[in-house]
Amino acid sequence: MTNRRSFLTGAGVTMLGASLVSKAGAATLPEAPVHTSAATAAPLAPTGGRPYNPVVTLNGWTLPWRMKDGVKEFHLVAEPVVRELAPGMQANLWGYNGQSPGPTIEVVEGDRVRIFVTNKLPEHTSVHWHGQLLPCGMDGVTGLTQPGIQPGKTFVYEFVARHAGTFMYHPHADEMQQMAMGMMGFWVTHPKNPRQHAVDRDYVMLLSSYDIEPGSYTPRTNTMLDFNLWTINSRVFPGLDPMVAGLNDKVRIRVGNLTMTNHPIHLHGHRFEVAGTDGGWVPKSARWPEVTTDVAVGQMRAIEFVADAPGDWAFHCHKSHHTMNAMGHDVPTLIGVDHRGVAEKINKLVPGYMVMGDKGGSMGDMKMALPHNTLPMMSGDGPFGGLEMGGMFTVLKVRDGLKRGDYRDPGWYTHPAGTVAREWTGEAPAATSAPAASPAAAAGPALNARKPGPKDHGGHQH
Ligand SMILES: [Cu+2]
Repeated sequence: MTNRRSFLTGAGVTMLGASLVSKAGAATLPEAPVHTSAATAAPLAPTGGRPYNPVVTLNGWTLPWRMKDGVKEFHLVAEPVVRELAPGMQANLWGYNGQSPGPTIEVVEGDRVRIFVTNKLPEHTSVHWHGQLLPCGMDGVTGLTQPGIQPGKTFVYEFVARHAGTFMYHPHADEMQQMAMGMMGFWVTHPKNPRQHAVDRDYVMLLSSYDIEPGSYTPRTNTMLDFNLWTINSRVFPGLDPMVAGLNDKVRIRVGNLTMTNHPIHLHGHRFEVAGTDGGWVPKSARWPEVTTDVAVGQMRAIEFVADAPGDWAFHCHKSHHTMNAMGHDVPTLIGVDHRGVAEKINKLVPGYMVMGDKGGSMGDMKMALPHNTLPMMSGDGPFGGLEMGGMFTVLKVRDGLKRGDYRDPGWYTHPAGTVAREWTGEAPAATSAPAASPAAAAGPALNARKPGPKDHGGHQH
């Protein structure tokens, strides 16, 4: 649902207060739409200007704009937001226009763009347009290229989107705090020719991470590495929508990383190429096939592939702790520990206590009593049972016969008969093992270590 927050009313103008935008200017500010839902919004078709193929922001939305005297005008409002990370957990974050991440901005190569930024945070901020080629004074680095935007003030940025590609925006002011609170957004500059780099489905996502103590709502912003919530567009599995593609659709997924560590992003069932970075498009001759690509901190990777394999394919960060949620990270390993009866005994003292399994400790089926407002470490149900996932995990659903523009969840895949791994109930084949070692080999070869003498420097005599 998109609300309209008008700044044309007297109250709106008063709220802005004295700012760098003059009173006359404030009266002409474009409205700042607000999004209140964490559902994936339909792609926003261009309402004017040059045509382009809009992107889909997974569990996010695109910022509407207005054309004024040939300039595309946007209005971002930096403000505290409440973001649902997944059903059962909400977080007090900072973001833009009602959400974290902020809305995706889409423009066309050559567009002159004017972005009003109103600061409703309790401290100063700025916006850096990561990857853009622009006048230095529009680069948004507090102290270096501009003063901070003080609370209540509005600044205006203006530049030409000079080259097509995949970018992002984020504060360059009190960054540790503001990015750890979720302030970031995606930016796509489409090519002038909509047929260039055209794909059938174009998904965008930003990776961010949070450290939110189970039972609380606000991230600990001084955390440097030990985050407990690894998110795609400030959502975690099972709160992430699936990415949907028709059979043989050409698909692009653009992934930007604004966390404090790298994320090897892995897609099942397909091979892809890295077709672009935040530096631009990769020449075709310089691409190679991959199934995992590492997205380093502050990097953008646009991967492309043909969705030629029907099914429900996992898409996730390959660091296993990044596909887990907050609850239960600080527990000891109990593989091999016989704790029969321990839980019962402790339960008499601490009702609801559970011990992790001693046979590998799969926690997917454990229905632990959780503190208020957190998520189990592994969760989500699939057609065959618990998925035991969380964090940076979602599903690419490839289906035959999907209409262009249909992004609805098609449900779980119906596998053709005989194509699913199954329990073997026949006679098991004899197990083979390595040939028995001979008594001589079992005794081990004589080990003759040769120590270098004083005149022997690693066997090289002088
Ligand atoms: Cu990761």
